[in-house]
Amino acid sequence: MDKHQVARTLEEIAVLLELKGENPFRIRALENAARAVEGLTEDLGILVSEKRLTEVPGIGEGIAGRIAELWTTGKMQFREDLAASVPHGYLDMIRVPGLGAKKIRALGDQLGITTLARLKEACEAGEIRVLKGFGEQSEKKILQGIALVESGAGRYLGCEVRPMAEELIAYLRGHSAVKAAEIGGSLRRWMETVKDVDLLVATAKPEPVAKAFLEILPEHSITGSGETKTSVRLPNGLAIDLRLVAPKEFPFALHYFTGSVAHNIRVRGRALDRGWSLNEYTLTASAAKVKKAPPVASEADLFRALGLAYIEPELREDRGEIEAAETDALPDLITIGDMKGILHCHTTASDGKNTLEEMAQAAEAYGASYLGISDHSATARYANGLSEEALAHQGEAIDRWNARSKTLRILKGTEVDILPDGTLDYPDHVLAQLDFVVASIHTHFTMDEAAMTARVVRALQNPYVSILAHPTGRLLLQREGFRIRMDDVLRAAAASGVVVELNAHPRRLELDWRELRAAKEMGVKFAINPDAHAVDGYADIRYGIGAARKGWLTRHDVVNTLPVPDLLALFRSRR
Ligand code: DGT
Ligand code: CA
Ligand code: ZN
Repeated sequence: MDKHQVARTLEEIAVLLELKGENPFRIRALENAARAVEGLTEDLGILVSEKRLTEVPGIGEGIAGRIAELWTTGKMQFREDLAASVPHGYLDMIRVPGLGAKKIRALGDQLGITTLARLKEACEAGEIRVLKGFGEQSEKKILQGIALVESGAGRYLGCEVRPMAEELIAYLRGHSAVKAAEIGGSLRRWMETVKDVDLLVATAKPEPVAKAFLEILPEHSITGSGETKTSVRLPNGLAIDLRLVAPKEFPFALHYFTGSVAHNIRVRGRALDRGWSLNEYTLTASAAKVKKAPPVASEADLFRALGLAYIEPELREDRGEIEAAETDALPDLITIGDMKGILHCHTTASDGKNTLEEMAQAAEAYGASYLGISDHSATARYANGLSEEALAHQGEAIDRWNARSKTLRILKGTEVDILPDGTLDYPDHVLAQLDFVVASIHTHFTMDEAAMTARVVRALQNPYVSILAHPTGRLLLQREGFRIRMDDVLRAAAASGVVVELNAHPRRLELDWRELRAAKEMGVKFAINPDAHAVDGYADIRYGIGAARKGWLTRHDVVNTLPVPDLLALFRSRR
């Protein structure tokens, strides 16, 4: 249990109450409590054990008790009762973009629609346009939303499962009968979403290891158990497969269960070409007269045996990595240690949870040499955007910090809204005062493709724009990006020297890794930015690095690997 899980449970309760049509104040209180827990700087476990939860602003007596119950028992009776009292399908329906609790209740109460499947039928049959507040257009929109939910059904964001998977691996490595333990599957390849968690262990004694694994797991049901595999399912539906193999089989199993399937097929083909057969346990000569396969004690040995340089897991998607490994032409992938500075962060001046001072101290502790602050611009009412005066005021506070600190330089910036016509939300003379300008779209998502493309391309012509942030506005498993001709945007960015963001927030992770390589070949440079709204947002940078590595980026492709004078010179060169 960690604070993120607690916050998610509180959010879920708020949704359930909304679905029941409960008092909005109660719902608001839970949402506030969820935010307070998420933004905690003190350890939640300590607050619970010292009974000091109510000292946290936003957490009242009642909610504190429920959090303590959840923390200590792993369960919250109130949540269970509540979940049992609303139709189960409502929780699926609420995941459809644009379908709020009020509409769901109308559908349920007036048409008896309480499942996603039934909702789909009803939309297809044109049955729901009769309801007040719904029309033909909403039927279409709901159907699109259902398609999105279905395509992501049963998948999890990397950030929802990685911390737990890493904890399990650390625990398994500590077991005396375990020789090696690794995460496998899509999670090891740093996919942005995963279907399940694949874990691999090398051991000569699978039984006690499997037993120890089951003991450490939180609440779960066992869905399979055998000599080499133990499978479980957690209450949130997530499946974990633990595979236990003999130490000499481990490199083969690790490679095989890392995948991807497409990569595996290519690698196995190379073994076949040599007269060998490769599976998840071994590499052997398939006939007596064939030359014997060399011994393999690691994945690197396996690749070498097949005439390939070592291929990092992130690249194993059959997108050219085999060909590159053949000629030793694989990229020298960026690592988190290459990052020198953090750009695109928010403070309490707009919609962040920590003050400028707190964000700066945490960035210093993180080891960054610079921190680019970019709060939202004036018209961004959705995020408490800064007036010109407030921005100037923040600039003075930054000057004071920079006069004091020798280790961390704060850069003055803004995340300026790109208005519908492609102009920016601050006049140029305001932007000219700043070290860098992040431009992005937060409104009018539904423009047609041509208009949206023109809007962004126009913004890129402004000489003060340094970085185009989250270029499609997608939210993984939640919202598709807006329609835009990305090729045109990337070409314009390359031509005008605007850096394109790889937003490291694990819900965004865009520009999508699948498009990075082509963009880099067009001459685009990237910034890997956490878009941090609190001090713990810096930890998201690793997800951005994972996506960057999947997109074949090296440190030369990423501008926040530069020291501050070079970075500022790059931004100034556009002006
Ligand atoms: P996921 O779980 O959908 O996020 O993606 P993966 O890649 O983790 O897929 P998963 O869990 O079904 O299987 C793990 C790995 O096992 C997969 O990446 C490659 C290997 N594997 C699974 N099925 C096959 C198969 O039919 N052929 C080959 N060659 N490999 C397979
Ligand atoms: Ca998997
Ligand atoms: Zn932002």
